Amino acid sequence: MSLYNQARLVLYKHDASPPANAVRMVGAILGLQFDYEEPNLIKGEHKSPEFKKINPMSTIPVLKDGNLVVSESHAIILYLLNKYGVEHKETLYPPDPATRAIVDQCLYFDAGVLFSYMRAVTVPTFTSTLDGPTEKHISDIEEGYSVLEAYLSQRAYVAADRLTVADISIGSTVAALLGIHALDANKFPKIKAWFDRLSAESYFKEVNAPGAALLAKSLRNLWSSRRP
Ligand SMILES: N[C@@H](CCC(=O)N[C@@H](CS)C(=O)NCC(=O)O)C(=O)O
Repeated sequence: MSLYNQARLVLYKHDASPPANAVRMVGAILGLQFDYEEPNLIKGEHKSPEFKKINPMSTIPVLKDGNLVVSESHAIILYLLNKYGVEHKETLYPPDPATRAIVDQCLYFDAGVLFSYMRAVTVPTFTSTLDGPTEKHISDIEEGYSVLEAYLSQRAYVAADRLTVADISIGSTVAALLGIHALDANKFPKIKAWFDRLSAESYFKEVNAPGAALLAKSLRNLWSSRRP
């Protein structure tokens, strides 16, 4: 679709937000332009009555496309593919029911499991006094890496033999997790190889890597400021 046919897309995001960066990466692949809104999460602007009218869950990303307001990055990504995907939809979200089931499985794994391991560290760091990941945080992240290693032992990408939206969503979460707990490449060689391949993609370099670096730096600064 040409840019002239595209309605104004407004994305509420933060550069250090993995799910917002997953949406931006899919936008980059589809050639979409977003106008950005950046609620200040540290000041709690996303908890304001105004923001709650947009997203009662008080999370970013949120997409506005005309009268549609949609939150939850995985839903936003699938909407963008459905509406603007044209030639990319078949590869990024394969229509064959069996492959799509595995893509969906991975998207739910990202939303329900992997991201919660990241959030368990980031929320108490930014809103409370956490001074680094606890043993429980680390063992949960290792568990997440183990699941991913098992998926990647069956195929080249997380859900199929080629890149799908599941790699983009999980890749953005893994990039953030790596800033919390580094990956042991001897223990998880498939994740290392897959992440290196993803990191070579232009959208990953331009959107995701700077965002993940910003998140890692913000976390480290807060942790070290709280330690004796
Ligand atoms: N599963 C959601 C997660 C969204 C989410 O929790 N975003 C974080 C930023 S990375 C957020 O808005 N946090 C603010 C808060 O929870 O108070 C998605 O994929 O969109």
